[in-house]
Amino acid sequence: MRPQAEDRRDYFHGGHFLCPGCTGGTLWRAILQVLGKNCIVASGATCSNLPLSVYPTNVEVPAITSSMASPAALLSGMRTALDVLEKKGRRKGKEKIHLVAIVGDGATADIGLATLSGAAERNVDAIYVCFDNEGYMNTGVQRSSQTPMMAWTTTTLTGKEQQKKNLPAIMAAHGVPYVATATAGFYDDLIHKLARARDMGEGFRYIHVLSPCPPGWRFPESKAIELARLAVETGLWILFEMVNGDLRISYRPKERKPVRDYLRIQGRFASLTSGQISQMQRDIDEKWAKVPE
Ligand SMILES: Cc1ncc(C[n+]2csc(CCOP(=O)(O)OP(=O)(O)O)c2C)c(N)n1
Ligand code: SF4
Ligand SMILES: [Mg+2]
Repeated sequence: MRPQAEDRRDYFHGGHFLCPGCTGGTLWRAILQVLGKNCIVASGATCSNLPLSVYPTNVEVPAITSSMASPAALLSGMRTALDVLEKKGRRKGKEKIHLVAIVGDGATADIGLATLSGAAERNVDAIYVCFDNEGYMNTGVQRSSQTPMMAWTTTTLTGKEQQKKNLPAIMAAHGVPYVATATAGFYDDLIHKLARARDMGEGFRYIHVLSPCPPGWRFPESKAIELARLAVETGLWILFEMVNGDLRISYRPKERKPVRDYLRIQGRFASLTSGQISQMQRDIDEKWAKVPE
């Protein structure tokens, strides 16, 4: 059975300013479904902040928006403040307050990497969710370090030349208790990982969620979940979790679909040559040859 908020209420509401077909709404709903009302959200200048940007907001929990570089610092400050209130006996209620950040890939992997690394190194008691739509989307689709190689953006008109930075691996190298990858296309797996992060106890927990973006990736808005699934079924996006250093692959496609199936739906890969597609397929095959059984 899916873990739920204790009173089974939905703390995320529609009527938000995310684009039609955006997987951000699915992610917000999943997070609040699992953490319930005893949480405070930290966000930054990213699309994932849109449900907070107009009053009344679309969420029924306290939430704070920071500058792009600072959501992880916000988590650190809030946890310290809560600890002080607790020590002074000024906190009412005994239930744990979960702190969670929902932050875009550019803010996470590029502009806010220093504060993220600092919070992870101090093992701050909080959950950090990266909403990875593979680019600076709300400012008009510029490249980020999470944009995949060969993808079109408005700043990589002939395709990005660099690799996608492996942020989950960087977070794992911090030695934090929990690192996982997820996507809205595998909703039960996403819920499981959020619940695992919630129930693990103290420490810094990081979940990196691949999040298809219709205008940024140039695909019809009805295809977002299909693409999120294809990213996994082609083997491009590997679902795993690492609990206290132990790696578990959480989904192994029985037979990987060709990466072409994933690419052809997206306008950002429209100018790839068959040679480039074959290269991408070889890269995926090589990556899977190294995945532990
Ligand atoms: C230090 C800083 N640089 C640039 C900006 C302008 N800016 C605001 S949002 C944004 C894009 C954010 O990208 P990402 O974090 O991936 O979130 P997305 O919009 O894709 O969800 C940028 C560049 C800013 N707010 N702060
Ligand atoms: S630009 Fe992309 S990520 Fe941002 S709200 Fe629209 S669909 Fe979602
Ligand atoms: Mg982004």
